[in-house]
Amino acid sequence: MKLIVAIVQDQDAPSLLDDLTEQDYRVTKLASTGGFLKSGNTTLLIGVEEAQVEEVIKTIEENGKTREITTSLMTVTMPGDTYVPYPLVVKVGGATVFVLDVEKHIRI
Ligand code: 2BA
Repeated sequence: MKLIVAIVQDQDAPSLLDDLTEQDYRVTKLASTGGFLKSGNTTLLIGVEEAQVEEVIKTIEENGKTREITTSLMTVTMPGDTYVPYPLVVKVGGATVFVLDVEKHIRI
């Protein structure tokens, strides 16, 4: 068995969840925060058989869009200075996916 950990953009999560559950996959949705942008994203945990991994990745690809996000980072040069926001354009990928081996899976 494999555990797919998929970090997706919040906007893509509802349609991806619909597609995965329609295909009978069991999914856990976690609210997460990206370390760089410090803004919300969605992490999905999907436990599947090895033969299903590619189908799940295809479904994630179909629902994930790369977007350019304009954000503002705060900067300060000296202690006591006021924070100055400056615009930053960042390309956020459709999804970041990790596929992990599962040693044991138990449903009680
Ligand atoms: P964030 O950490 O908020 O990153 C958002 C986007 O900012 C990233 O998009 C990337 O384009 C850019 N970025 C991230 N770190 C950067 C840095 N040190 N310097 C310059 N630009 C940087 P993605 O790569 O598509 O990542 C989207 C989200 O997926 C990330 O949100 C993070 O929550 C997660 N993620 C990506 N790679 C990861 C990894 N290796 N481990 C854990 N989580 C990861």
